[in-house]
Amino acid sequence: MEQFKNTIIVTGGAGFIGSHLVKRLVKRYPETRIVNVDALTYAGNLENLTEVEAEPNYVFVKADICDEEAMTRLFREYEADGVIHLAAESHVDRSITDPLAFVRTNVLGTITLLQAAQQYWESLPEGYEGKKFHHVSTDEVYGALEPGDGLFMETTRYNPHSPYSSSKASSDHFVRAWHDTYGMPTVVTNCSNNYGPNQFPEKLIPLFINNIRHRRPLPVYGKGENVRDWLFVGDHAEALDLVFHKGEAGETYNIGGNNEWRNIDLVKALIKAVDAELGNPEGASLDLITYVTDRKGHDLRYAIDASKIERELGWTPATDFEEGLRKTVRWYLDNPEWLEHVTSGAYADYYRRMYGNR
Ligand code: NAD
Ligand code: TDX
Repeated sequence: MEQFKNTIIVTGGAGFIGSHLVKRLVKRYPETRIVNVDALTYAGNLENLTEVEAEPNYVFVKADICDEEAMTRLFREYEADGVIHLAAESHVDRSITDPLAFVRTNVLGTITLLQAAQQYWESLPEGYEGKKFHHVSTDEVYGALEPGDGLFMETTRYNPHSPYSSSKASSDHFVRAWHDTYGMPTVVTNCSNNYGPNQFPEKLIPLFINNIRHRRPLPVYGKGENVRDWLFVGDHAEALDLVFHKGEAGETYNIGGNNEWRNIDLVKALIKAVDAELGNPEGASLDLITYVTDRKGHDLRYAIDASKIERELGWTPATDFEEGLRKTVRWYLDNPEWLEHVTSGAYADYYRRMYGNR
């Protein structure tokens, strides 16, 4: 068996952000074993990881983070030194129709993982020395901002509104409780909206690219005035790598793109980019914009102050938005079989329920 210097468990590594992170870690740290633990729900897809699956330092384990026995076994079997925890139910609309699934994975799953890490690390002679539990969370835990309200800071009071953000807020509190109560070296990162290749086409950007391609309506919620901050997924993976390796135990780091867009303006920019890549005349797909009933409890604005991670760890987002969007559009247009695979089966049923035959 190969000898590795250390082992990092990444949960949710077959999902959107997790797969970008796993690919980065496997390539960058050949002496570290990267164990990808994923239940392969509708959102998990091993096709995202083909470029690293043959690497000697990559291991995939299909397991549910709510499975106590499996999690306990996992830490012992792989002698894990660190965890980067991304496994979650991640889509706000789904949390509105099926909140319990979010409590199960996001809250109970996180606690199950914390307990398994605690049990294993406390059984070692060195205890928590050299160990790290990194919990990946969202800016949505801070609630919503008005247009002139400033930015979310690490010290902003938690005020979640959706079942999704409430479940993530709860899990953040539990992670901090494990630091404060048991002395586990934990870090929490709260990030804004990610975009890029491999994102499941239920989220705004990939859903709309796919719909433009097929000349389907683009369902803009409400008046399209909600504001989100967008970060390229590769930049997020870089920030996670940095925080996991250099972040201070007990600390929280906000991660953002300094890149706020009103949804309707973003949709127009996306239409421009897709039309250009498809060789359509500019504005050809603007007629697809369709205003639909607003999301229940739709938060007006999210915006991140990421100055702490810049000041303390030297990270800033590197990808220019126009370039990131162009790359993303190109990737979806070049990978129709990926879209075909992920939109079949369980997702197809959900998609039909939510969107009919659009
Ligand atoms: P995703 O939905 O694309 O992937 C989630 C992954 O977790 C999937 O591979 C799925 O199979 C796995 N998973 C789900 N339930 C599981 C369980 N019970 N046991 C094991 N694996 C399970 O999500 P994403 O967009 O990549 O988000 C990853 C993390 O980042 C989440 O924790 C999310 O809350 C957070 N986050 C996402 C964004 C964003 O814009 N996408 C922004 C900020 C924070
Ligand atoms: O069809 C749509 N029409 C629409 O107007 C969809 C899917 C979305 N929207 C709006 C809702 C939001 O204001 O676009 C915005 C972005 O929506 P999503 O892509 O669903 O993302 P959001 O709800 O902002 O949450 C995302 O970012 C934070 C991720 O899904 C979360 O996991 C992350 O924590």
